[in-house]
Amino acid sequence: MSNILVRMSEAVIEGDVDAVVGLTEQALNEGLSPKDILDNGLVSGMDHVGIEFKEGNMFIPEVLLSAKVMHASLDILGPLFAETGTRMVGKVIIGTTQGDLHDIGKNLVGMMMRGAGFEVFDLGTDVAADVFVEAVREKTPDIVGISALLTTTMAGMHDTIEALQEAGLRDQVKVMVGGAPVTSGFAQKIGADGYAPDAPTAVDMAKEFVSA
Ligand code: B1M
Repeated sequence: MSNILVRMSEAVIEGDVDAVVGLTEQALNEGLSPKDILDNGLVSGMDHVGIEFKEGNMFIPEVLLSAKVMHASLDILGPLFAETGTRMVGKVIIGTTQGDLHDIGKNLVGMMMRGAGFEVFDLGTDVAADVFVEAVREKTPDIVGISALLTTTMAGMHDTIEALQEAGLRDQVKVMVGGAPVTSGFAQKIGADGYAPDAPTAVDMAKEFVSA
């Protein structure tokens, strides 16, 4: 792998926003494609962060900083993807259920998905079922990701799946759920396609969904 991609990967791991901006510009000047930079520089760094986070060697503030580094580079690469017609990995809509204002975990999942090359539309917190449905109609995503941190708001996941069903859109998307009180048993019970206990697993699952 080229030296500059290794340095980009290190910038993601070290949370070095200033370095990554210069490295992204340098990589483009050297003729590397946005896709190569994304896959072999940024994503390879974020994969490492995901593993370290899963193993308890990195913590949330560090992961958020790595995500910020990815965003800084993606701000430069994003328009180039559009210009060159390079397909992003897939499209994801994500939000926290109605009545729930917790967004740290959801943001982490969204950021890591962006880092993995997904186009992510974040609907924010306190998202009602019909707002998810409208967003699916408008954005035609591959995946709908729903987060909940309160036992009282987990029901919103079921409501959203039911609303998608009623709108005739359920078969067009994969639904992934997560958040501290959510379990794989609950996900199965409400008819979700998948449950991820953490952000790196959510990214792996999303990749599987779009490659299936
Ligand atoms: Co609140 N809160 N909170 N809170 N809060 C919890 C969740 C709670 C467990 C604390 C406790 O009592 N021990 C408890 C819930 C109890 C329950 O229902 N089981 C609780 C409560 C009760 C409340 C209030 C009701 C308190 C009150 O007002 N009386 C209130 C509710 C407000 C509301 O939402 N309507 C409230 C408010 C808040 C703050 C606003 C102060 C703040 C939120 C700030 C914010 O998010 N912007 C807050 C916080 C910070 C917490 C704790 C301390 C931390 C949550 C967090 O961000 N964790 C939390 C206690 C705890 O968990 N230790 C607590 C870090 C985050 C990275 O983890 O979100 O689990 P998490 O995300 C993980 C995974 O779950 C997964 O990946 C992430 C990263 O690996 N994941 C997904 C998450 N979403 C996913 C989606 C996926 C896949 C994976 O696919 C789509």
